[in-house]
Amino acid sequence: MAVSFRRQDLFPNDHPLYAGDLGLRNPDAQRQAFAEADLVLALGTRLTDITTQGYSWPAPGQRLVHVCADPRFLGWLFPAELAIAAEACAVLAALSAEPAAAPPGRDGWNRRLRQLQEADSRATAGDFPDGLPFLRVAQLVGECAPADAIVTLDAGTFAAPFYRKLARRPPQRLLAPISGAMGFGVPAAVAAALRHPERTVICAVGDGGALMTGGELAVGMARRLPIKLLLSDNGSYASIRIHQERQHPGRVSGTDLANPDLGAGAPPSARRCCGWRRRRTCRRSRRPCARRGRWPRWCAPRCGRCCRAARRGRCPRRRQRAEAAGHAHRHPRRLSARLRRAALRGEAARP
Ligand SMILES: Cc1ncc(C[n+]2csc(CCOP(=O)(O)OP(=O)(O)O)c2C)c(N)n1
Ligand SMILES: [Mg+2]
Repeated sequence: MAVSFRRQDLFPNDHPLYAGDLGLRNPDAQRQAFAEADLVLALGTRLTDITTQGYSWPAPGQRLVHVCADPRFLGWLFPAELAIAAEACAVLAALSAEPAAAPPGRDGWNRRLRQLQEADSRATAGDFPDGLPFLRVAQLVGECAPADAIVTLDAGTFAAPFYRKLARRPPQRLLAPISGAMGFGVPAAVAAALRHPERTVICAVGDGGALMTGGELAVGMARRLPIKLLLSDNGSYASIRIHQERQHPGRVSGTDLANPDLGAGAPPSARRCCGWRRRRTCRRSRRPCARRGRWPRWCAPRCGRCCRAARRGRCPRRRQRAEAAGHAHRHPRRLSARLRRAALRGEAARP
């Protein structure tokens, strides 16, 4: 079972049959293993460029059964042996009633696909003299996120570790731009927080994407939405700059950003009470980072009324949210200190 581009939340990532995603820069060995499928059952996907690895998969000779609710996409780019205009869930429900029959050797192939996925998702963050690798931030999110968290992402280099390096388990949701467009992460977080006030919404965005969506940030603040915003302030459109440095060394152009103090966006009253609370988490500038070696504090908005209770770990709002998510309530400051110590020791902390 492989998921299409940026749809990692559709299938439990720790399931033995989870084989990873069809995304950008899949390892060659994994692409080779996918190419060995004798039948591809494409469920609910339009089979577009990235999912089909640049229109190279399913390859000629591979049998294709294509299920898509919108019949316009059946036979659109890939001729299917069987094309079904139906909801993927309905087809899965019908298929589950059929007796299972797997040819000999299928288990070995499944295990190989699983090992390839596990190897690809393993990652150790390197040390950088000028800031914090965003992979560490993504790993902390993976450890701390509640079981029903909604993670929204914008487009940019900072988001890469959130896709393949983090395991997702439904009902956790990932909302990410399938089209690749910037300016998605913050509006998606605002919409998710309005739609699901009982769930934790975590948004990761680059400085470029954040500057594009100041209006939506203001809406989030006006509605006092408890979004946890992780902003990678690297002073650059780094995704583009990387290509410039690689293809045209010494000719970087138009990718530096002269940012305002992005953390200062919230008024002081909002920092003390409901609204955005500011924590500097990451900086990859060419200047030495003043806060080098410091780790992010896991923070959440509080309301003025329960600030004192929250300091003592007894915030009624927080307790209510934690209980709704099926978690024991824990005081965020103590949790963050423990995670930070564990991370500095290079250990994975228990969530
Ligand atoms: C609307 C839009 N404009 C331009 C692009 C091309 N683009 C992709 S990533 C990127 C830079 C993103 O910068 P930032 O948000 O700061 O993230 P970083 O890459 O620095 O981590 C650009 C310009 C795009 N995907 N969408
Ligand atoms: Mg940037």
